[in-house]
Amino acid sequence: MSINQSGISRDTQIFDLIQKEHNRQLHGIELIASENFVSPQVMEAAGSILTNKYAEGLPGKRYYGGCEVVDEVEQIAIDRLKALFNLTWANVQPHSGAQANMAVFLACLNPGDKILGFNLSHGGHLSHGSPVNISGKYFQPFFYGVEKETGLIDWDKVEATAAAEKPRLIICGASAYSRDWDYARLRNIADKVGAILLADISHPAGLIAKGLLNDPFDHCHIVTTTTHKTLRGTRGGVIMMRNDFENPFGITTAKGKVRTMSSLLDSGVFPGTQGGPLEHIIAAKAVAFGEALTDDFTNYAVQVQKNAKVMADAFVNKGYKVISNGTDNHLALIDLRPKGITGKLAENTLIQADITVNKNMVPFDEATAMTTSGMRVGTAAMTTRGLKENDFERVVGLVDKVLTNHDNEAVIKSVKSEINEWMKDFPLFQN
Ligand code: DSN
Repeated sequence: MSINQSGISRDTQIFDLIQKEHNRQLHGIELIASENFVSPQVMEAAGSILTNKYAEGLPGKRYYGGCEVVDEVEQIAIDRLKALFNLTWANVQPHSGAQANMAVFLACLNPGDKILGFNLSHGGHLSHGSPVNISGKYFQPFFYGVEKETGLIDWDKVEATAAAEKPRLIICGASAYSRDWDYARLRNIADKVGAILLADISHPAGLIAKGLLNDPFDHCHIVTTTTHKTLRGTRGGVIMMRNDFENPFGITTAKGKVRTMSSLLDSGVFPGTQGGPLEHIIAAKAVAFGEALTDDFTNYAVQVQKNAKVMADAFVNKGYKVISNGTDNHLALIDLRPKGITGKLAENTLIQADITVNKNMVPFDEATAMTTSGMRVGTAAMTTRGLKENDFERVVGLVDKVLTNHDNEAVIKSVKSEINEWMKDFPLFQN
């Protein structure tokens, strides 16, 4: 495309780096549980001229002219998302999962209100009340965690904490919890204490969309997710409800009518916590939701889950301590203490062999967040690339070889060569 902006030359510095990152993704094994590889058409939409358009407001109700086309784009994104999860309402504008959660907080909470979330150090998320995040600074956070023996959440303990603290909002969902959630039980707890129940399904959204895990939508008042993990879309967030309802806080319109939660949530996004929506990203979300509606994506999600079970079992068979002893979803959290290495050492050593993981706190960790005693691994990205169960057994074998030989440069180098050669069988970014 030629652009009438004379004097602007190609930014080789940045595009060379993008090519370098392309090569990194092409040659290595990507096990970060929150990452995935989007399709060329998702990238095309994300890099499109829609980036030029301001569109504050919602489809049909904008503060700018010229929004006819982006109105259609955004409405398609909303409609596809509604079809994917059987919803009555969705907002596709949040720039990220944390932004989606922030909009929910603004809609449901007053500063200082109590919230109850899953402990970050047990696998929760920063935006669910961590003291270093705005959610923990502006609201009063309480937490539930997992049991030391089982690595599982004890719902009776969640109920006891909720009964003692009476939070206005209960948050379920995690970044590093490999088991399914009892949304019906959580709703029962929320109802008993008069709380709103929010599920953040950022990690397993793609599996939930295909009915492979418990469905939160009939039980949780509000559901948020990122769009780029198992959902395999562009980076971003959304807020969803299967059933809209009148807000229980007595908030009314200027004419005295009780406002619905959907109207409070729309306002929570804009003008509450964001300005103009990123319509190019919304277009990319629409493309990804369209892909997620296909049977191909169903097969993909089924394979993600199968691969994760094989991967977790393979780690257990090699003597690793997998928290909760396995997985229901796409990820596994591994306590490396029995192997005598830290998460930091594992991450730094594996990257030398072109295997990418992230160090992760494990429940009851005594190490710092920058060191950690564990690592988190997931199957979403490499399943997109085409790896099946037997390939994941091989992946675990290679991870183990590197970690067992973390001070042996020659072994690490040989694993790297093996991986680079192997990955040629799984090309990326093909049209
Ligand atoms: N940072 C994301 C993850 O890796 O799980 C969550 O926001």
